[in-house]
Amino acid sequence: MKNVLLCSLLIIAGCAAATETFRTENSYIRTMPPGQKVTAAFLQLTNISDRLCTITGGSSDIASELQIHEHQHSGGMMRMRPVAAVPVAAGETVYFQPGKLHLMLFGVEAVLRPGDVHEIRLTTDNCGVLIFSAEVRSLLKNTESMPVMNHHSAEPSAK
Ligand SMILES: [Cu+2]
Repeated sequence: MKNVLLCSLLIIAGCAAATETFRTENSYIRTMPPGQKVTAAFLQLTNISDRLCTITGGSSDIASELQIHEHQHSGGMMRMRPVAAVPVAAGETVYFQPGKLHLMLFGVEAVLRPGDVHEIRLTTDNCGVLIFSAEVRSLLKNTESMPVMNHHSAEPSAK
């Protein structure tokens, strides 16, 4: 009970600080292919305060872990690597987007349905906690209408 109350107070304090500090736009979580427990979240984040705010991590109720990642080309390969901190200067907009900087959600047990909304929290060094809502969106197009091939029936009999 004591912990619940403390958390609530922290969230209210973080919320109040964040509304004066950040503006978020176009925030969404990507749907996962069946069987996967890892997905990514994206948003535009603008620092509307007059000071530097550095994002140091985050969390979400739907994931056991949240990491900040960026994509990197190395030796012709596209790799992702964790980013420890994202500095956002006063007035600057940072884009978390596919193929670039993004939020990675690990250990997602819930089924993510397009249109569902989930809360994500980003912690900062000295600008409070940013809490925003992200809508689940499918990035796949027309996959539901693709014909399902039955390869087995098309194979010649081995006998
Ligand atoms: Cu990633």
